[in-house]
Amino acid sequence: MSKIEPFSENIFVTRPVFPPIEEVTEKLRDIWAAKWLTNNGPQHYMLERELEQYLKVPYLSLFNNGTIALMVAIQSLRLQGDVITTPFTFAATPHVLSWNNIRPIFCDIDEDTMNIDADKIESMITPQTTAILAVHVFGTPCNVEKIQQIADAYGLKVVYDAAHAFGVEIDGQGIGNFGDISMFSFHATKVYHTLEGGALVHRNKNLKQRIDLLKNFGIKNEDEVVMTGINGKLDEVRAAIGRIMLGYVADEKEKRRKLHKVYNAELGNVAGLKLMPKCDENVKLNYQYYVIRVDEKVFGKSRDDIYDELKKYNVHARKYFHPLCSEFTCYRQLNSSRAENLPVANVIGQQVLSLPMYGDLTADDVKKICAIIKSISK
Ligand code: T4K
Repeated sequence: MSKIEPFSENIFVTRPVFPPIEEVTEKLRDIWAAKWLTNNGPQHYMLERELEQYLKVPYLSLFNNGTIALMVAIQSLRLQGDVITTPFTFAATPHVLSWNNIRPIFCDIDEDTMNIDADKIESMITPQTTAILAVHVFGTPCNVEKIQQIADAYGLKVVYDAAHAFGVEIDGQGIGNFGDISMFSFHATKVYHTLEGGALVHRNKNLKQRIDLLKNFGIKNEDEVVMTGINGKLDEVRAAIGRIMLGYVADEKEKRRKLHKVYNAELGNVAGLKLMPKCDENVKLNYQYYVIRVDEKVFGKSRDDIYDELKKYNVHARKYFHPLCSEFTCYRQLNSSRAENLPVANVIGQQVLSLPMYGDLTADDVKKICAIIKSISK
């Protein structure tokens, strides 16, 4: 086999989509002419309506990022006590619970989807439990039916962290239609972004009113402040960028879909590598991430060996989500964090590696990344 040369430029786990700068300047001119920069301006209003359509949801509220959005979701449902969640997620997920004085209770994850294991939730419910906060990890939908059944049986709320799941659908229904509230992140590293940003979606008009008050300090009008709100507002420039980006998300998803296929073809037969979970035909994915799991005994090298080897070639993969949230200093003293309670998550946390995934990568780049990985297998 010929020698593999390092990439001449750094290849990161992802790269943001950049719309043509001319389109941005044109929109900036509109904003300058309107003399309106934030606080429910016209760009903000139009983006909310456009995203409701795109995501096929009745109500959407924009936010300045996904984390503040999730904070407000928890507040809007008046959750307290304990909330059952997953340890296999970004730090933001349990942190919003703690910031709301709620104790996260970590439930183990499903071996295949890496989402919260719906079959293990019920045994963790106590009188203190008020909700389930599940994450559609890497854009793969949770077992939404089972989670709702459990929630209905025990009178719990369901909040979805759909940070990775922009545009994902089940049976033609937007993923935001499940549970009481879903949060989307529009961070620069997402398949659709507003630089920073996020949204809450829900099916209840009263809830939209409450959420919109909460994200604007609880200010109802010039004479009344009716609840303890926060500043969660998205400004006009980022809302305008979001409107432009809606024109580019289909193209980005299609490019990524093709790259997923290349990864699957190149790595599918490598012993010791497990690829992205296969979803049912009725699920429309968004190809946000490409994640492998490395079984060291079979592959001959560990996840960390692959990570280090890729670095030598200027490829910067990421160990999403390692460490597990249950291993953070702020959570590891919890009973639910004990490794024996989270056997699957603890194995997957050691095996998982996110490989570069973004539309500007070429099929040849992906083939080369796969060749580097294969070059160190036993
Ligand atoms: N829930 C879940 C499940 C989440 O995954 C997240 C965020 C949230 C909640 C919270 O949503 P937000 O409040 O963020 O809206 C990144 C993102 O910052 C974060 O949004 C995301 N999840 C998380 C999974 O990934 P880092 O710390 O890994 O980002 P960073 O700066 O290392 O960026 C990753 C790579 O992307 C870099 O190596 C290079 C590239 N990059 C990044 C930026 C920002 C660029 O090429 N250009 C850029 O501008 O967290």
